[in-house]
Amino acid sequence: MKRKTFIKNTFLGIAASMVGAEIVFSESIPEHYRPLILEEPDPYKLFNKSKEMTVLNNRPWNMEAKAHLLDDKITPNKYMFIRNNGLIPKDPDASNWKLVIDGESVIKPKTFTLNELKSKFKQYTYQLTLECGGNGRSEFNPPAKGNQWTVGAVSCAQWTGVRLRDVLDDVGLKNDAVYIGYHAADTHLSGDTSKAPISRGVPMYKALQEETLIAFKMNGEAIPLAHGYPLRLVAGGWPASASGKWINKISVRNKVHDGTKMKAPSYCVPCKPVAPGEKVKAEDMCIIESMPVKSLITYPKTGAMIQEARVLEIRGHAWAGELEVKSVAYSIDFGATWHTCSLESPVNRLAWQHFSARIKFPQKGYYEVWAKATDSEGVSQPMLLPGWNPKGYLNNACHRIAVKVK
Ligand SMILES: Nc1nc2c(c(=O)[nH]1)N[C@H]1C(S)=C(S)[C@@H](COP(=O)(O)O)O[C@H]1N2
Ligand SMILES: [Mo]
Repeated sequence: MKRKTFIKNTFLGIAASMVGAEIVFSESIPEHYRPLILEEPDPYKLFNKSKEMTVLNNRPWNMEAKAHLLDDKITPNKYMFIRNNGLIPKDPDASNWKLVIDGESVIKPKTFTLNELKSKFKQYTYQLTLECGGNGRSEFNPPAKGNQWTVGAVSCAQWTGVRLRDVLDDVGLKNDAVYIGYHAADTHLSGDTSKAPISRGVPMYKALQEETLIAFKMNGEAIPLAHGYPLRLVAGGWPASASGKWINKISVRNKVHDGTKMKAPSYCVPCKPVAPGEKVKAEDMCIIESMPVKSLITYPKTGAMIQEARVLEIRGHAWAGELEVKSVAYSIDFGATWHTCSLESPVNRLAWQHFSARIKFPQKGYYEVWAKATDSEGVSQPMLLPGWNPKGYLNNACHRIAVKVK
């Protein structure tokens, strides 16, 4: 077969399987014409995202924000990163949605419809920080495979739902419960429905926290499809992979949940520090729990210009996993000296905190503004990269922006 004909036939084959029908008049399709069905959907339109967001992958869809887009105190959908491991469920039907609670450690499994969850249990709203464990991965060397997140795989939206604790109380637990694991409606990239793209969870103490929600609203509206419509688990302060989207089942386990991506090296780091590039055995890896202290300068945008003698007001957010942020400092001399920023308390536990500072620069020239947060246990962000790990997780290095004084 001629190469041209071969390519055309391959395209037609793919197109036909996508429309699920014969393409009538296919013999009239011009040589280099790409049937519309093969056009990629516009992810910005598809997910209502700002055009300034960066697409890192289209299969599965992964998208991140830039630092200055995260300036809002409550992250709006248009600036919220998307991290998918598989394919988003098609048209999930909220009116027929069910959540099963089962597992070795429930007394008797129980099924709730979405409406039962909403009417039977008290609803709570919290702002919760969700950061992908791989946020900042792009800086590690040797590089780690996976989405090359820079700084934008973090959000702090407002989530409304019922407490997982109240639902588990209603079902009734045995006293050997150790962990919960979520199961969801997204599909594996291979199309194999017997495989889950991801099925992670949290230990009981995290599952039973007041802020751990089974959520059906984000920022006061139905959760956007890409973020888990119609039902998602939200466990703020932990790697966001623990916050299952499109959940239809939660299993209460009598052992550490063993779903997809629970095993090392997924979402695990070496239990003890290793040299960059070192091979680490699975048994020497530990599951990531609370995320480390971190901050982000969201105003101004890096590359800002300011007139000499003017004051530059910077602002941003800081968060520290399960802990509160105690202080944030900034440096304009590459970390040699630090100055205190003003810092707000979180609106609720596990929400990011806002900081700001007014900076005067001593003379014209190029500067970098660095921000460094310290958590309530006195642990600060590293100025440069933290410990290398095989999958490039937990990069909480100080965020830096460039500023020119003219
Ligand atoms: N069902 C399901 N839940 C999931 C994922 C997924 O691929 N499928 N990705 C996880 C990961 S790795 C992250 S970082 C967050 C991302 O949440 P977001 O896309 O709403 O920002 O969802 C988590 N929950
Ligand atoms: Mo993630």
